[in-house]
Amino acid sequence: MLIKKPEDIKSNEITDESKYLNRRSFMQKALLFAGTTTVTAFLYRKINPRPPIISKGDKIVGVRPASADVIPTIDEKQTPFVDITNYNNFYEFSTNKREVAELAQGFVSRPWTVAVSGLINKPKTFDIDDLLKLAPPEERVYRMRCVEGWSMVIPWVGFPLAKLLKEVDPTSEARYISFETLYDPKRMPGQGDNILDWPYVEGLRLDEAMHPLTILATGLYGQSLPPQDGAPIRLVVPWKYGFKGIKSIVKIKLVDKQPQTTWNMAAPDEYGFYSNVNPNVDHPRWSQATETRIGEFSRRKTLMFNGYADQVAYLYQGMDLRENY
Ligand SMILES: Nc1nc2c(c(=O)[nH]1)N[C@H]1C(S)=C(S)[C@@H](COP(=O)(O)O)O[C@H]1N2
Ligand SMILES: [Mo]
Repeated sequence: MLIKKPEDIKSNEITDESKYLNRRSFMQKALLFAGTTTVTAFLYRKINPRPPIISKGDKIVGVRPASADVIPTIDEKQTPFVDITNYNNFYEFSTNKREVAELAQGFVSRPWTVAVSGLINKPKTFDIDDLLKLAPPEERVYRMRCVEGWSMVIPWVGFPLAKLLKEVDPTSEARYISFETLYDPKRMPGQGDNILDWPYVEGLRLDEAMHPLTILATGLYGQSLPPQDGAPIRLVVPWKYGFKGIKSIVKIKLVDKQPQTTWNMAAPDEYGFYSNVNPNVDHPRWSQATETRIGEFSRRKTLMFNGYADQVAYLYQGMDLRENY
């Protein structure tokens, strides 16, 4: 197979810097002359910028809620429920995408707890139902791009991971977050084979974890999560390849060093820690430039950060995305 040599990414393709407030450098500068109430008010406005003004010609007709800017509306057709729940990657049950649903059918996800530990001031083990009371889920329609070259549009039900992090109060040493799937070969028959190192583990940088687009999903299409999609709770990070979305989470730990991730351990040359969707960085064995949207006939172009560049590109300012794949 002929592997296409990727072009170099120009930095202005990655981010329009004027759009974003570089909070860290701003804070550093601000702290140098902080102290007066005027400065405090200024600082407050910078951190909580006013939502954008909607205008018609010269007329201001309203103020758009801030969240609409952060959570984009996806107008693309939603992938049918039958496909989202019968074409799955979940190696704990099977490596055959069409076989997972049946094998996971009897998986019992109650009672279920999520233990949060590490560099936090309030370590806690949450019962899943208490967690749902604490952070009532809402619908989030996101694109999902699998590293293998297919994609879906999924109406998830979930809540921002930031909400859970606020509860446990990370310490100033926390830099990364790691996640772990249940390890129970009796309930997850695929764990009897050593195709991967079990349990499945994943991780994010803390600012990625705090981003409002990052959610813990507990359902889809308005109902609770089917076992094959990661019941009762899984991670969804829409600008990253699907494998970052670790399923059936039982442990979360805040750490100071970049944690290990299952696919990076299995094939470090193929899967990095960041795994941001990037049409310009090919997988060593295939191109990432296009994708098949499940249910569509022709391939579509894969978008930088899976189409979420306006929301997330600032997180990677100054980073070489070819090196940090
Ligand atoms: N624990 C666990 N999580 C996992 C996987 C897995 O095998 N085990 N597969 C990943 C991959 S490769 C993808 S593309 C998505 C698929 O999610 P879906 O089946 O709900 O579409 O789950 C991810 N999360
Ligand atoms: Mo995937």
